[in-house]
Order: sequence, then C-alpha cells, then structure tokens
Amino acid sequence: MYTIKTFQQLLTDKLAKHQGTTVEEASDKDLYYAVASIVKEEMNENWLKTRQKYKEQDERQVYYISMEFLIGRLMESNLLNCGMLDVCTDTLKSLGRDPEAVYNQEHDAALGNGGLGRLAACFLDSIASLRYAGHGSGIRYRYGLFEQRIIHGNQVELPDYWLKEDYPWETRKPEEALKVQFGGEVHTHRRFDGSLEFSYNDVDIVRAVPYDVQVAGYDNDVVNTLRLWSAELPPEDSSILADSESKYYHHLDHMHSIEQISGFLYPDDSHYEGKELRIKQQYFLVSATLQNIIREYKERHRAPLHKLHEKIVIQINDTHPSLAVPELMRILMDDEGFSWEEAWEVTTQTIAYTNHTTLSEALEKWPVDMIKNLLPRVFMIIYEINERFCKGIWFDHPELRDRIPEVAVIAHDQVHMAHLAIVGSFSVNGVAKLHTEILKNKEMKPFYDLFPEKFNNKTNGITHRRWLLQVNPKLSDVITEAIGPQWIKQPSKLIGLMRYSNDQPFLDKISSVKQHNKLVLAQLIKERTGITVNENSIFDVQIKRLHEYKRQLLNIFHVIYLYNELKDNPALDLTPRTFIFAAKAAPSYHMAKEVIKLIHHVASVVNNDKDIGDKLKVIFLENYNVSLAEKIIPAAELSEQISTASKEASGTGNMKMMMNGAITVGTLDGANIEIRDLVGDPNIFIFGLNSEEVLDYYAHGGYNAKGIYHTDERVRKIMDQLNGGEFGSQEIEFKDIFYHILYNNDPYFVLKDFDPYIETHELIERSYRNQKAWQKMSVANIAYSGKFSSDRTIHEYASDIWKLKPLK
Ligand code: F58
Repeated sequence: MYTIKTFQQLLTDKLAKHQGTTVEEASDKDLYYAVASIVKEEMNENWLKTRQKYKEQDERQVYYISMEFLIGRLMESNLLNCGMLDVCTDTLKSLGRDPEAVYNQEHDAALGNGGLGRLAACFLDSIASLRYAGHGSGIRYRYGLFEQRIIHGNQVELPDYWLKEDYPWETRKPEEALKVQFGGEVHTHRRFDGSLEFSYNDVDIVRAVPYDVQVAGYDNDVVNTLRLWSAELPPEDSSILADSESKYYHHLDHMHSIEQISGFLYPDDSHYEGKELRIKQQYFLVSATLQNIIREYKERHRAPLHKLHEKIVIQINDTHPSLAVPELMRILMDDEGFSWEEAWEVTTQTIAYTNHTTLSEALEKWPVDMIKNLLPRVFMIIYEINERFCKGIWFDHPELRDRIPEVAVIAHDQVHMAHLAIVGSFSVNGVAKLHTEILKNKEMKPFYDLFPEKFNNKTNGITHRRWLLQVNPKLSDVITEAIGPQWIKQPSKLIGLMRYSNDQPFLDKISSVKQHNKLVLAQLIKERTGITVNENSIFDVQIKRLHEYKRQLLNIFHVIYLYNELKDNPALDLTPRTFIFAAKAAPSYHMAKEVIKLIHHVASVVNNDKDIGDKLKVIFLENYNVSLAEKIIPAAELSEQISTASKEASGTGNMKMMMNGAITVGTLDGANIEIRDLVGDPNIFIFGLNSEEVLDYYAHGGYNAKGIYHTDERVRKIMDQLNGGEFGSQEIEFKDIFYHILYNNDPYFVLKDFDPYIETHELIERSYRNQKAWQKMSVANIAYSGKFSSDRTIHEYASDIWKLKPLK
C-alpha cells in the first residue's frame, strides 16, 4: 500500500530516471507517462503470476473474440483496480498538480463504434474482477473511430491517429507473431487410407503481431490479457524474388494491402458494408486468435486436441468473428489431421455466439466469389458445412424442408454469417429478454425450432466500477457512507439504499452530489461551446450513436414543440431544460447527418432567442466518446432511451445513467423493460408503441403518417417549419427529413409516438417540481441498478455458457 509520501518518491524517481526531469519541471504528459509506468510495473508481477496460476490450475478458459474493444482511457481504471487511484490523485494534488489534467493526457482508445465494443470492454473488467480465466482478442487498429468535428452544423470526420504518441499500456510480443494466409490455390491429395489431404500454394502471408494490454481485476491481484493483433509484412517477404512481372506486381499489391488490414476501424454501427477489406480484417483476427489458442492449449495442457472443448470456450461477439467456425475446422483437419466428424464435434462444442441486433441491414452476408477468392480453403469448408446442414434438415426434419432456403448458410450466392454462427456453435444468446424472445420467435425462429437448446438470454451489463465508482466518486462516497463498501464487489447490495428512500438528509446528499456534477458539466459545456446553461434546469440527456431507430429526431421534435409553445405563450410556466446531445453518425449515413445538422440549427435558433432566455438550451457536445460519456453521465437527470420498440437489442447507456441516479424516459424496448420491471412504473417514464404493436404495423405495411400530419397541428407546424427552412436559411433546409417521414411513411414511428412522448414529458415536468419525490425516484434507480452490473452478466455467461470456475 502506498502513502502520499512513498508515491511521491516513486514519481520523483521515475521522472528523474525516465524523463530526466523533476516534478516541478515535468509537463502533464511527463507525469502521465511516469504514473503509467508505475501502474504498469505494479501490474506486471501479477500478470505473470496470473498466467502461472492458470497453467497450474488447468481450468477451463474463455476467449472473447471481438472486432471491437472500446476501452477508452485506461489510466484511472487501472489505478482504481490496483488500489492506487486515491493515493495517486492525492499525491498529484499535494504536488500542486491537477490530477485531471494529467489523466486527460491519455488519448481514448476508440477501438469500437458503440455499445457492442463498449460491452466487450466492460466484460473484460468483470471477467478479471471475478477471477475468471478470460482473454480478449481483437485488432490493434492504427486509426480508431473517427474524430467528429462540427462545422456549420455539419459533421466532418477526421482520422483518429491515437497511436501518434507512445501508448504505455501495450506490450509488443514479436516472438509470438503468427502467419495468416490469404488467397492462393488449394491442392487435394488422397492419403493411403483414402482420406483427403489439403495443401495450399501461392498464398499471400500476413504476419500477425500481438500487442498485449493488461486487464487488472478490482482489488484481487488478477491481471488478464487483451491481445490486439497488428498486421505486418513477414520479414522474409520483403526480399522476395519475383520471377515474373505479374508476380512482382502482385507482391507489391500484397505489401500495400497488408498495411490496411489493421489500418482502421470501420465506422458503421448497425449497418454492414460488404467491403473486402472488412472480411480480410475478420479473417485476420479469427485465424491469428485460433492459431494462438491452439498453441497455448498445447503448451498448457497435456490433453490431446480432441479435448479442446473441455478446456476452451470461444465467445464470438456478434457474427463478425464467425469465420472462427470454418477456420477452427480447417486447423483441426488440415494441420492436426482430424476427420470432418471429429473436427465438427470439437468446433461446435467450443464456439458460442452472441447476437446484438435484429436490424436486417446489419446482418452480414458476403458474396460467395469474394470468400472463394480470398479464402479458398475456408470457402470449401463453409460449402461443406452448408451441404451437410441442408441435407440434415431434408432427411431429419422433413417438416422444415420448405424452410431450407431461409436457413441455408449459402443462399443466393451469399454466405450468411449469422446462419454460419448458429449452425457452428453450441450457444446463441441475445442481450436482453425482449431481444432474445424476438430472436426465438421471429428473426431466428426456424433455427430455434431446430435447436431450441442453443438459445438463451444474457441481459447486458456495465462495469459499475468504471461507470459509478470511478466517474462519480462523490455519489460513491454517499453510497458507501450509507450502506458500506460491499457494493463495490457485490453490486446487488446497492438495494440496501432503499432503506434510505425516506431519509431526508440522505436524499439531500444525493441531490447535492447531482447538483455538483451538474455544475461541473455546465463548466465543461461553457468551455467547449461558450454557452452558459442554467444549472437549475433539468439536464435531459441523449448520448449514443446517431441512428434513425434511436430517434434523436423525436427528441428534437420535443424541443421544437416547447420552443413553439413558449413563443406563442411567453408566460408559460415551464421548468427550464437543458437538452444535451452527443452522437456520431456513420460517415455515409445521410439521414443521420441531417439530424445532427437539424439539432445544431434548432440549437442556434433556440439558444439565441432572447424571449427564451435560459428556459431552454440545446447543447450538442462534439466527438462523443468514452471519456465524454464519463463526464456527462454523472450529471444526467433524465435519460432518453426512446428507440422504436423492438429495434434496440438492449442498450447499455440506459444502465449507466440509471446507476448514476437519472430517471429513464423510454419505450418498452431492449433492457428498458427490465429496468421498468425492477424499479416499477412510478420510477420510470414509459411511453409509446410497444414491440408487438410496432412489429404488427410492419407486418401490415406501416401506419398512416400523413394522417397524423394532417390531424395534429403541433406535428404539422414542426414539419412545415422543417420544410419551410425556418431552422436554417435559404440554403439550409430540412426537406429530406420532411419527405422521408411523409413519403416513406415514417418507418421509425416518430410522428406516431410524438403525442405520447409530449404527454410523458409533461408528466416529467410535473414530477420534477416535486424535488423530494424526484430524489426518491433517483435513489430507487440507483438501488435497483445492481442487476445491470456486468458482474452479474459475466456470472451468468460463466455459469451457463462457459462453465468456468473462478481462479482460486
Ligand atoms: C449494440 N450493437 C446494440 N453494434 O445496438 C445495443 O442495443 C446493445 O446494447 C449493444 O450492442 C451491446 O449488446 C452495436 O453496438 C455495432 O456497433 C456494430 C459494429 C460493427 C458493424 C455492425 C454494428
């Protein structure tokens, strides 16, 4: 355990030795690197010990393969988990330095788009904190998710070169590099026993070099590994002798393309783009990870590979790593001499698949020719998997014969990755109850009919250590003071707060923490936008990727509605509101970018209208990322979770805000339903169509959006304002939104849910006026949020799917 004095000494030594400077002279960056090196050294010993223990105990292990790990900054969470956050912060203060300025030196590792990538990061924290043997495997993209700038209301994307400066948390392991093969030709030979043997010629080789990032458990000495693969040119390849011009050019092409494989993260969420580079990234990740797993298995266990599934489980995060199925088959058959049946047995007992969406545009389907050219042997295996699967249905399930085209792995010259993942795994899980039900009864029904035992639900969670303890220390102190510190390791203990829901001094403390956090956020808003917000206004927050289904448009319609009301009736008695948005749109998503533009133009009208004053303010904070979320969430009072019911698989921002005492206004979608089931109707604001109604409308061709436009004056006025350029100028108008809603029949039900949404906000407004009642609601939300800790989620994965025991 460090004291301020010993930590100070350590810091002074580090600065002198590594940077040749003193505490007084050191820049914030110098201090950042010095602290990082202290923490890393602290973790190193436990890292080694953890690996040794895993080896000794010979227990089952999980590999979590994901194209995204949205880890954000690691300094504070590593300090926290190693028990050094307070002492480090106090030491920096005692030296007259601003700890926040030091921690802010770290560039976010934005190796993910949104929920799916952040979930993977939360899972790593919980796996280590619960002492499970779990390893993350992902890609070390040189460019993370783009940086967003807003210019004249328009989103502009800038490359996120996060590795511009040294990244202190990674360790390059060149001696553990592996080779991944693309292209070439497959040759078949018959062995003496009649079985077939495959060899490959003229393949392009990419070197996969691992960079390991330590993942420290909370206060338990466990340090696991997140292994990020980087694509490089194999050293022996740089001097290749090409014996023909075409080979030479092919080689140059290959050299050029290698760089790109771990070049950048695809910036699309909920929409899949059939780009060749993307499938290359996927195969690169999967092949390197599987070779690594087999190598580690051989080193660790004396058991033959036929028992791989007894020791190893591989969880694939969505279908992006589903080439793991044919790749594991390939390795087992071609490199390890397994028969098809043996390899299939092991593969399908090793791999488990998590689905994160039912949006059809997100379902990955790759053209057969693309996979055939890029991965000829892998394609042969996928082809065979499909043949055997379809024949199996034909003979064993005659009742499902008509459905074969719907479930085939290869259909219409495309490989359906979700089908491959379901057929090749032993577990398929959704990420919230409703979502899993929709998978079972609708989206994946024929598969559920075939393999009901594979389907299960694992409601998402978030690490309460980062999202409460770390980002909201004041609230954490109030909680600990009331119920003791056990909630940090057992988040379900938060329920103990319910005992205080009538305790006025406690409620006052909760509300003064919120007030403090609001002031801090108000200051950040002032610094970043120049806008002064009323700290007594309701902080109404919607922060998430911009997507039509998430309905930021409905939120901004509410703003316009209130603005219109106030203009008509300036004396209207309205509790002031600050609407806070942050969102990135996929660069090619026109409608999403239009909504960002609309929010900015509405903001500029509303914020500059003297009649409105500080009754309404609209704030858009640019470049939404993990660090920004950490600053906004502790100050949120109202959490907007207003997706079109059935579309949001789970949501995790809903959980983060609930845990920080915000009240949800939301639809009956994703995990909102489970939040409602826990806190009860009086502690949440639910409105709008439910998923059955939405799905029913879809089944019957939608509803009549024009009807609402014609009958609801409030709606008509807003729509006409968009169409008439009221929130823009001659050149800037929002006709695309207007026409999209009216002529594409409002596919996300914005107009349909407008009236109940407004009505609910009126109720919210009345509820907020009764501050005591509001504080009680807030406490109930914090108290019931324990269920949404990823510790609970990981316990469920570990006991139901992974069958892991915690490290002794
Ligand atoms: C999200 N998916 C879901 N996808 O939308 C959200 O409801 C859920 O809470 C979360 O997963 C965690 O389960 C999501 O974030 C992506 O970002 C993909 C990135 C790659 C392309 C396809 C979408």
